[in-house]
Amino acid sequence: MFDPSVYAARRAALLERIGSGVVVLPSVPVATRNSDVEHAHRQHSDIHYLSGFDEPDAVLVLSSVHAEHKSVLFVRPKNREREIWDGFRHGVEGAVATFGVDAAFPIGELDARLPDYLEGSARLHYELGEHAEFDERVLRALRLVRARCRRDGRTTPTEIISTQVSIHEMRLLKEEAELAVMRRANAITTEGHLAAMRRAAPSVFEYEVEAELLRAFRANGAERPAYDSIVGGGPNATVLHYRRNDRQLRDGDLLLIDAGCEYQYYAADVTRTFPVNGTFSAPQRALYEVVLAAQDACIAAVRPGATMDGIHDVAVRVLTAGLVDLGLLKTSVDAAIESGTYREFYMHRTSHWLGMDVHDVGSTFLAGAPRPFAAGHVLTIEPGLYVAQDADVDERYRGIGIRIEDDIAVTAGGHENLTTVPKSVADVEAAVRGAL
Ligand SMILES: [Mn+2]
Repeated sequence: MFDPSVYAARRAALLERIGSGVVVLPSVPVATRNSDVEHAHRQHSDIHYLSGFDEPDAVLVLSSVHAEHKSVLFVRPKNREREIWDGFRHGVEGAVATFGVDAAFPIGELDARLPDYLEGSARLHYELGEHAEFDERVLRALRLVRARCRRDGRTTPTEIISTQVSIHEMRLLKEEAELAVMRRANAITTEGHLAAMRRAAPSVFEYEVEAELLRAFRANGAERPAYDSIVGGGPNATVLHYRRNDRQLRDGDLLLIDAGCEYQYYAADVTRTFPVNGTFSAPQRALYEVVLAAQDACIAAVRPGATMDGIHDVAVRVLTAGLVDLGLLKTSVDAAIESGTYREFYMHRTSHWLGMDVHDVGSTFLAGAPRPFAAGHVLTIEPGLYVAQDADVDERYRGIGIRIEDDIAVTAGGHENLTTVPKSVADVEAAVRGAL
């Protein structure tokens, strides 16, 4: 976590932004995986962004109108027996001492105390619909406080506002300290991709390559992968969300790896595609050079004022021109773009925001128009080409899937590429041979 003063400053900025309001942020409920095994807990990004607190069963309440308690954490109380089994808890005192909130209470007191924090606020900032059971508790508290305020005349919330317009607008703009963590997440991710490239070879299984990624992430202090790693060889590279990672690689395969670590709650999201035997075949190389040219052109276009839609148009134009050149599309470039036939080979978008969530928060449109980039935005650039095994094209291209993805920060002067994994044909081939 950052220094507690970082979270205090964010909370103050949020309360300033929302005027008369109360913010209620519940943690993600602990989910059963199977039998008595639970899914690993990972704090809700909004709570972590505003407190650094990472224990489950927590609720963060922020109020701009409460006289003393501008920030309150409801937490699991200290419990000697539970801590012997499940490990340390900060408890009520620790939540105040370590995370710098004004007050903390046991999570069991939430229902009794929440109405007090709703009272006096004109607006409730809460993400309805994310978590049905908790929605019910919030609405119950709201009914209670409305009944109470009919008698004493105090203000009650008359609007419930999505956190998208407050917290998520703040999270979209990365601070310098956040960018430093994202650079580190990318540096660790580079170690993983390089190890994976060295390990890949004909007859190796996809999961053996995946193990190299995970080893590099954990060995360098990353908490976990930011999302399930995609390690798809041969035709599996054309499956956009392939996750089985259990096929044996063959001589002549390309291997597509989409994997990034989460480091101190920030995600990296990087894709590379390379020949497992260390040398691209002519058709693989031809398609790879098209995707790389598209990615280079997109990255070059990132600067304040550019938009995701504009970047996507650049990708579509370069990819379609390449497909026409290579004979996979048999019309003019303009006709293929106009009619959308390029989508047979490029069916996804080029970018998403990146941050604490891999598909990070922040709207991509403002008042219906594509949102212009500003310094502090971070996005992915990930063009690709995917030729189905039964595509009606020269058979040498069938079953080839290629994507190249980097993480790009928008700066005042243009952009900074946070990703450092090799991607030129020569560098990728050298890395697979262990020569880089
Ligand atoms: Mn991505």
